[in-house]
Amino acid sequence: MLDRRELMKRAGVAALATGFASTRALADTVTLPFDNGERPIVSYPQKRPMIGLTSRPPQLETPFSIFNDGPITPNNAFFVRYHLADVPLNIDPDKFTLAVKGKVDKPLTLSLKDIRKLKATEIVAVNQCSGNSRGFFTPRVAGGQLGNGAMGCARWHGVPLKTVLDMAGVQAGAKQVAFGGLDGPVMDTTPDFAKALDIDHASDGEVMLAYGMNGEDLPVLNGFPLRLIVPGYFGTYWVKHLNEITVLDHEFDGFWMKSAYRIPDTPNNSVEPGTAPKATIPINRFTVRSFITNVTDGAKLKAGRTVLKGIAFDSGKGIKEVAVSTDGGNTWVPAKLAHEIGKYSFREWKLPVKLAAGSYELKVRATSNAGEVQPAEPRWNPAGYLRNVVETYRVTVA
Ligand SMILES: Nc1nc2c(c(=O)[nH]1)N[C@H]1C(S)=C(S)[C@@H](COP(=O)(O)O)O[C@H]1N2
Ligand SMILES: [Mo]
Repeated sequence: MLDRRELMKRAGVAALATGFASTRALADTVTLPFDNGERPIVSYPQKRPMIGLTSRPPQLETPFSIFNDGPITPNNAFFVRYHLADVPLNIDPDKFTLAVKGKVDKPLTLSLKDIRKLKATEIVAVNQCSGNSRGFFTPRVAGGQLGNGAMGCARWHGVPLKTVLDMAGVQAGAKQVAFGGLDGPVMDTTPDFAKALDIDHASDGEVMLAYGMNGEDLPVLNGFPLRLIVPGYFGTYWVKHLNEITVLDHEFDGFWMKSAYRIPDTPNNSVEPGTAPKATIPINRFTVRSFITNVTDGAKLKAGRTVLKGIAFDSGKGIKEVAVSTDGGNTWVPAKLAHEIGKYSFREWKLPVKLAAGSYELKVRATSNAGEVQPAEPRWNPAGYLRNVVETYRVTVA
């Protein structure tokens, strides 16, 4: 017998699937501040109006002003990234299973109910696409021309990956763990999306199988009913609709590890603009970043006192300092950091400044507890990853 809650849930999922068929562009557009930056504002089920990058598969950016509302990005504003057009919109949570296999003593097939019975944990962590801010690269690079909205911070709820690996019993000699999701390519020639982590990383107790996000089920487009959370690491590892975990005794050699999502194996993982690196490694941890969230580039401000406000984050060492310059980077004043809600989270900051009439270049620069500082000049790599130059906001005050 289905109880009322189950029936409601199924009706909801069915309505969602119907909703996707009628997804549409709203009349509005926005223009991101680089060439060919005009984007439609689009409407999707479970999402407020978002900046559309592609529609097959759906790729949605968060309108930047959302980041001024607080350190947690609401589910209905959280960005969406997919590689393959066959997005699973109609998953029945009662039939969904997660397989744990490969070099394990006891292969598992877990239902969502089984997973929900395991001891749960929570972590607040930023998810950011490797190509966030790619549209700002000069020289321009191929790939999704994203503004700064392919990032978000949420409270994830689920079970440590370690719990499930321990239940299955990882065998001696295990090297990596590979992760596959339910979405697939429309054509057989396209490689399926799968990622891998080293066994030590996968069993660190922090990497997590999440079914909850900010107190609700995961939105369909953010990986319902289960996704991987890899705190401090770029979103490419955060496999959505996760249904397959395979323990390997060798290095995973799938396309999305071996050929895609690679960064130069050089200091700062950058190369001379326009050149190709000799050797590459898989992309891994976030670079340190900060933004002003209550002033946009090109804004007009009133003369007098203004409280500048923003966010900063890094790969999990935590933010040591955020400094602000109102004179184009000549002098810097430390901002006041808000209470830290987690070392992988957005950290809010604010700073009152007094500005007389004139033109200003406002800049914000974060330093992590590991001593990593944002560079004054942009670093470059051919895939347009890791952008973390000090952000500049040109404003006029009158
Ligand atoms: N199944 C699946 N998981 C995936 C992807 C994908 O294409 N398919 N893209 C990855 C990438 S590159 C990013 S940046 C994040 C984005 O997570 P979000 O869509 O929830 O914001 O999902 C990751 N997980
Ligand atoms: Mo990504």
